[in-house]
Amino acid sequence: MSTVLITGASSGFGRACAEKFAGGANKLILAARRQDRLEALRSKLSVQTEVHTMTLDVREREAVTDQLAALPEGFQDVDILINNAGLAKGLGGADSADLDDWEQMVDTNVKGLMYVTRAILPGMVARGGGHIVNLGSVAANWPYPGGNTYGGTKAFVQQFSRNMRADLSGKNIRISNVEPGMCETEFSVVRFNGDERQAEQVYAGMKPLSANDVAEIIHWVTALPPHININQLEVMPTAQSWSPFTVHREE
Ligand code: NDP
Ligand code: 8X3
Repeated sequence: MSTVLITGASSGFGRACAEKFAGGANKLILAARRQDRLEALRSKLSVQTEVHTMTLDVREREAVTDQLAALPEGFQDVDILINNAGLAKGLGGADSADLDDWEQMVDTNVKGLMYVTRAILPGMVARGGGHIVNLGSVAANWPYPGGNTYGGTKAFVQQFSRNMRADLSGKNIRISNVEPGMCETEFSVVRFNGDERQAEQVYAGMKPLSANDVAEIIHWVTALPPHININQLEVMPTAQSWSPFTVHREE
């Protein structure tokens, strides 16, 4: 039986992963800030498997370190870490975006992911195995107006994932970076500060990925035989692709 730690398990990909991994031989540690949601999920999934929930803000370095060092008996040996907690805030241009939004994205997507990784990885190395799946994004690879800091945080996730592979050579630790495109979760509602109409417009008239699609992919990445490491997996809905370059022309 594997122990799977999922950050950001209260919604979207994290929640869908909890449901997917509960179906296999996995114990779950579910972390997020909204404990009420985690409790509801625990009630649902505990008929299938053992579930431990933790109220955790990944931006709080000390809390992350302390809480992950004090996991209860039976949940201490994390085999699979799904570093999923993250968000985009705003879509403003680099000259007008809110600096607080930028800071929240860096604190969550970059620093939070670092803190959780650093708390869990030494145990994996000591036990001689483990798998970390990081949630990157197409925004790491392709620029778009307003993607500025969000894309920058996911570019960090991409290179951090690769560099960790280099550090961990020979230690039997797998590191994968899954990079989805448009997926309808609470992501856009959060990005637009709770404006559900604006969020709906992002997916109007097209079929986005679902959280379950992404959970299937994450599960597949972890279920491959142990000698196979998916380094990077970019996935978009079929309806999403690229635009031509924008060329500014003088009148
Ligand atoms: P959701 O908004 O549905 O879920 C985000 C999750 O992250 C929530 O469970 C939220 O929990 C958690 N979270 C946010 N901030 C913190 C924090 N400070 N501490 C702990 N948990 C936190 O979005 P998605 O499921 O879509 O996003 C999951 C990941 O996937 C993110 O990293 C996102 O950047 C990435 N992604 C999303 C794509 C999309 O189109 N949806 C595409 C590509 C990547 P709570 O608020 O309870 O703390
Ligand atoms: C989320 C996908 O295209 O909104 O990471 O940046 S996108």
